[in-house]
Amino acid sequence: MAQVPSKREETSCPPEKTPCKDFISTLPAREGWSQGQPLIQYKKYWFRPRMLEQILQAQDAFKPRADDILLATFPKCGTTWLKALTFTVINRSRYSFSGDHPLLTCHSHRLVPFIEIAHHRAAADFLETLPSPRLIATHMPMSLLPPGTSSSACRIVYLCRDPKDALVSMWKFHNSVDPGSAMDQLDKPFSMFADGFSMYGPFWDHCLEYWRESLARPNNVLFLKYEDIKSDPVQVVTKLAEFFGVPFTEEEEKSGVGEEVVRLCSFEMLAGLQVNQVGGVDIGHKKYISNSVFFRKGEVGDWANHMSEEMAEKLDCIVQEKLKGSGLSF
Ligand code: PAP
Repeated sequence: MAQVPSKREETSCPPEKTPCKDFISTLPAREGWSQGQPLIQYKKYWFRPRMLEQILQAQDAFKPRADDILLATFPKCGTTWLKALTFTVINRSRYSFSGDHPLLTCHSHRLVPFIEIAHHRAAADFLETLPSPRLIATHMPMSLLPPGTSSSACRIVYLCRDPKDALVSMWKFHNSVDPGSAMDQLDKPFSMFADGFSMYGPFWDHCLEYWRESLARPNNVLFLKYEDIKSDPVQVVTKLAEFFGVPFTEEEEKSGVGEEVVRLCSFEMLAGLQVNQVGGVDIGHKKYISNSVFFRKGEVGDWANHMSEEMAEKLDCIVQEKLKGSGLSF
């Protein structure tokens, strides 16, 4: 399977009033992380208006297929990495790990499109043009996936991360992408995140929904943590191959294919590529997402460089309490 994209036309969102926008204007709203971009609550989750509009559109227009492979993540938990690893695992017989491998010339986010984030026109129309099995991604919570997606036979890989690292990563990302609303201190984003007020938050509800589904339907939902990929990436890559029904053969294991996948998708390798250092996407509202912003540090525990022990303890306590009894912990 391969779905290497050609250049698509990129536009920002249409400014005109739509029924979607009218509906969104009736929902609870509160101050967001960016000036002029409130957070809107839809069924217990918080979104920026444009994001929610795209989610509602996706719920209407996206047509799931039984053989879809869906990569679901809470933002800043390793989406870019998971996309690279999965693309490489499932296309390993098609591309060698050097030379013409698409990851060397294409950002992960272009190789694996999101269902609900359309920097080009009509995401659902574009996704319809992809050959099966499609490799697609989402930040949507399980309960907001387009109708038919979670009940279909499609396979979902969910990736999350220590919330302290997710928060720091999100804060740094926010400051890079929206310098006009940059927050020098972590205090404000910290208290918003800890109260559940972040894009796609609350963090714990997002994780719990996929966690419970992974326990109920282990053949369809694989639950991963960033820290586990960091500590034993080959084991996770092997698990991914099995989960997709294309396990490494004995020969592949002997020749170190898992190690090759890990090497190609490593932070050092991807962050150093020209395609990931230059260029980006204009998302309107004077915001520009550069390709390089997805490769910041790629470490476990960077929170300790930005968060006091007291803050860390507080967030740990909140998350522990929210996850109590679920079997999930960080
Ligand atoms: P997204 O959800 O907005 O797409 P996502 O890719 O999840 O972003 O977040 C980027 C994080 O993944 C960054 O973490 P940091 O801010 O703590 O550094 C980024 O460095 C990390 N990341 C990106 N690629 C890799 C990789 N190949 N290996 C490990 N971490 C990576």
